[in-house]
Amino acid sequence: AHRPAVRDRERIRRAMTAYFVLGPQDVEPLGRTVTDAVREALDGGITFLQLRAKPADAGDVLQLAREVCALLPQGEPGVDRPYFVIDDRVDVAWAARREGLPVDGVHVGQTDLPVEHVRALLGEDAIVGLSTGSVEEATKAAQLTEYVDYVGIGPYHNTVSKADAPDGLGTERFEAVADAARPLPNCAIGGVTPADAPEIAAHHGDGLCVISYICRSASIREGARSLREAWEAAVAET
Ligand code: TZP
Ligand code: MG
Repeated sequence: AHRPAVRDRERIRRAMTAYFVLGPQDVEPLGRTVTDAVREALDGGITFLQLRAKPADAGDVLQLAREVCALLPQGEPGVDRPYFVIDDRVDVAWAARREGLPVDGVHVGQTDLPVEHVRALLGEDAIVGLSTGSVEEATKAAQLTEYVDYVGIGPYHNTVSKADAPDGLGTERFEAVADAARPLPNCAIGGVTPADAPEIAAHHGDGLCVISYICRSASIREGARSLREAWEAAVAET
């Protein structure tokens, strides 16, 4: 079957460069709002955005998604604007898309709705991302490329942003997971900062995915910019 341009694997791989995940729980304790953080992060050049509101009611996530969508530039994801996906809530992504909003798809974890069902519900032109943390999970993902468009691999380091997260994989195990997920594009997540860019790029990573690094930067705009620039510099040297 023909793969729509939004799901072009190399376009998605390029968009893994500076992937920003956030929800109210990540910014509100720091005195910021999701919309202000997103506005600044867009300005700083993020290439992928995920709304991850935990815990939250569907209607609240939908309303937040509408507000985020109002900030996105017009045009094609991965070309004119960052990709935009919603964590876990296939129902909310579906509703937002039905409203004509630029929600490109969802990101699901291992215990969320299985990706076959996510794909069936959202259709052939939606982006489906999957979290993986082992060679076994990545090997399975690589057998499901009809349904999955990219994998998040982590935690790379230990993280403070996910309560139930296991210990960090470290570089060698990260590489083994990234290889097992081939041909799927990946991003490294979990305690990642710009300083990790050279190692992740050298160990088969396709990009950097962060919550805290950007949320906790004195300037979200500059945090986003540093993340993107670090990746671009690392790739240029690899
Ligand atoms: N999945 C694996 S680690 C993680 C998630 C959602 C949290 C990443 O946040 P941070 O603050 O960049 O470590
Ligand atoms: Mg989940």
